[in-house]
Amino acid sequence: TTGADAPAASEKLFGKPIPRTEDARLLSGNGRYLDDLGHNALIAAFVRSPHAHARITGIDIDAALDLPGVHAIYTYDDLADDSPEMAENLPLLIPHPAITAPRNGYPLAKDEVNHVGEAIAMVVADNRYIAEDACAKIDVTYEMLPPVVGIDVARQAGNAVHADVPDNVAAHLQHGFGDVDAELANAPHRLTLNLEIERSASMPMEGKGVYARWDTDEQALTFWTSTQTSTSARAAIAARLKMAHNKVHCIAPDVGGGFGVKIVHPWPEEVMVTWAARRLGTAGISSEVKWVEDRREHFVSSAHERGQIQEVTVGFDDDGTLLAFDFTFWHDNGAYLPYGIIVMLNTSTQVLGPYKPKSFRVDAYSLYTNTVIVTPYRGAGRPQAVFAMERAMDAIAKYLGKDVIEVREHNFIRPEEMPYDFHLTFQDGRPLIYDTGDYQAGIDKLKTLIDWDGFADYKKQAKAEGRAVGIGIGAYVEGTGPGPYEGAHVLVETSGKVKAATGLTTQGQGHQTAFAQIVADDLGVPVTDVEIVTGDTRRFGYAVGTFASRGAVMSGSAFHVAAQMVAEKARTIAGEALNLDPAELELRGGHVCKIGTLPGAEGTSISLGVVAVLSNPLRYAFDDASRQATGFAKADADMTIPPVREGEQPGLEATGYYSPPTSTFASGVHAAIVETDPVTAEIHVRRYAVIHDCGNVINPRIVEGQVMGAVAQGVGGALYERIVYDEHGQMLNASYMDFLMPFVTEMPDSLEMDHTVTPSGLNPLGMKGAGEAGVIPTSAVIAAAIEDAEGIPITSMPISPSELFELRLAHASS
Ligand code: MCN
Repeated sequence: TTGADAPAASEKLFGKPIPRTEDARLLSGNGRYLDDLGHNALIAAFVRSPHAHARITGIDIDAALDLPGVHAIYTYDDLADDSPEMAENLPLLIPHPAITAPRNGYPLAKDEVNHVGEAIAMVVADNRYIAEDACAKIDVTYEMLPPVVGIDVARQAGNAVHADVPDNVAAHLQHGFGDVDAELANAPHRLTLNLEIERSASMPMEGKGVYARWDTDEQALTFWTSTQTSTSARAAIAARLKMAHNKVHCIAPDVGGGFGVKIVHPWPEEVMVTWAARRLGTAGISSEVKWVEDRREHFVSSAHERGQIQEVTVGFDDDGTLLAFDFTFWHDNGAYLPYGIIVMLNTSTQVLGPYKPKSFRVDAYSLYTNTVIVTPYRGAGRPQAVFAMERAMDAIAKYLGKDVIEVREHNFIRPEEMPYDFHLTFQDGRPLIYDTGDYQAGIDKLKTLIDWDGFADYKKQAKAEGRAVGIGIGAYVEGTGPGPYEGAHVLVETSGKVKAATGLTTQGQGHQTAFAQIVADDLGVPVTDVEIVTGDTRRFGYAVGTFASRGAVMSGSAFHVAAQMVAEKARTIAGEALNLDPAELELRGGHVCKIGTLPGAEGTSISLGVVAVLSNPLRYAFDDASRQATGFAKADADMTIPPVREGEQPGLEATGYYSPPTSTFASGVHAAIVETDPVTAEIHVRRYAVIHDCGNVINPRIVEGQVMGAVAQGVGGALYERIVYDEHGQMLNASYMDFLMPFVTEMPDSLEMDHTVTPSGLNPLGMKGAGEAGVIPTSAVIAAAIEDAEGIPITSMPISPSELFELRLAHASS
């Protein structure tokens, strides 16, 4: 940190918007991403199915094997010949009682393919060119089966993705409270909405990739993978390769974005590349194999999300009080179910947002289709949920002729009702209880931020100028920071510098800075003296992973716990050395010093580096450099090795864990002003405003960057990005020529942001998650604004200019 942003040594760093310390390295091209590693490795490429649904009747690899530079070609038969573990299908990672028919593929297809892009064979060659040429020479013959594409087709009787799964239902979930049927029957008003959010994908800048190295001497495997979950990837590979955990290391190097698509583990490619490295290494051919996904592969063989058809029936009274919220939806989970039904669970458990209807019922189906699998994509089921609830709120307001904000406020859970217990089970299996939140405060701030009350005049004026503008609003509550646990290790070196590690991984969230802020505060050192390691099982082996906006809450808290333990130990050792009561000491300016005295003052202060020396008898005795640097004379005088203090372990270090009782609930409310072109139907977001509450904030600059980035993804999801399949299961837009990723030119003309702060009581620093927030209500908000501008109901997102044009035509003729 430099210049005006650099905090003074004694200032608390928690809450300060310091610049991200990792950015200089990443922005100057010094990041080490997957493809920066393993330059001597053999390269893998995959033969992938061109058909959405087919039986494999033969695979001829002879011509490909003859190509010079090809070292190996593997198909399912090689896995089956190897071991029962390798022949198994991929695991279901998160079981749930609602899953009625879990079906998963194999690392390489066994006898059937269920989506275009499914891996059938792997070639290992000297380079990618040869590997791809060999793939082209492999002749796979197929017997075609009817493809099931899209939720509507999956719901029709007689269509089957997996012959033994009735009605393509992978999971069916029902929950709720109150008597929905009675409330609906008695409600003064009822409305039904049919809504859809189309399939999309997260598209991180860096695709997937894995590089594995076999060590024949150690009989050990190290693999680097562009993952969000390195400890679980290690466990999955160890199980499949029948190896002990201590012989398998997994490292997530710099990862160029994940957004959920890199959660699932093991990927087929992770299994194949690690297995091939061991096999080829043992045979003395090469101990290193690498595969880097290309963009087309990312489209057709990684993971998607969002696709959901939803039906909402609401019952309400004259004031807009929600008496019943009856919600049925169908989720498209693709060909297999490796990750479980988190997306469906998120929609089901977070659809209520900040509201408290008198009765509530969810009836949710997760359906197989012959398309790419689904894993949570930033927001993960919540954008769909918010679309359902907020579109309903707007419909109620319109029906009653009331203000859209008034109807929402009328149904809010109030701060004095917190903690609010829905008596439902959350997606993490714990009770669904909102810990804290002040939704009214959020909406009050938002009204000021976007000048809600001045909009009517602005709209009138715009109309006079021949322009159509509209305003929309949307609120959400998001369960963040789920358990079960996360841990951290904090070590003070004799140099006084701090090395700290946690097991979760980083994909660009700024963990190096934010976690260092917490540790630096606890140990009274500059943030630049704290090195944070993430995602390396050699440094920290127990972890759950990075998803569900849990990094700050989980690892942030674990770092705090571990650093507090280190601070306590430092006070004890320093107290002994200074002959002072540890209770009189604090950690400040790189020293342990008497409260109220200057760090470095003689007799009342001792540097953290010296305390680290004193904590380690061996280093104290033998490390001349440390002794001289510290000037601590005691060892020189008697030349004896002091004993380890009774009941204490040597070293100024500690491992701490944090395990929360339940998730903590962040919230927010967004508004957008859009303008639609009367001729071309182009849609421009003129202003976008965000009020965000993630409890106490470690680093506001990081949080604002996170929210802004997520809003950008939300705008993409609302107006541009979608995955389009034809009825044969062929993806029609599997490239950036056709999948419309927005540029900065498509972003709102202005994006304003402010915060409310309702600290969580569930973790020691009062934090809630922030990483997904911005994307959650965006589709609902922009749909509402378009509806307001056009006076046409918007029920499906994303929406393109041509779709809006069609809607105008249909509306005009109706
Ligand atoms: N933070 C903070 N104060 C808080 C909460 C968070 O300062 N009260 C900071 C954290 O320290 C962290 C960042 O904000 O630096 C995000 O924290 P958190 O909300 O805990 O989210 P995670 O660290 O668990 O990151 C995961 C989250 C998710 S689920 C997706 S998807 C996502 C996201 O983060 N993927 C991302 N943001 C991403 N950002 C980038 N650049 N790349 C991705 O793949």
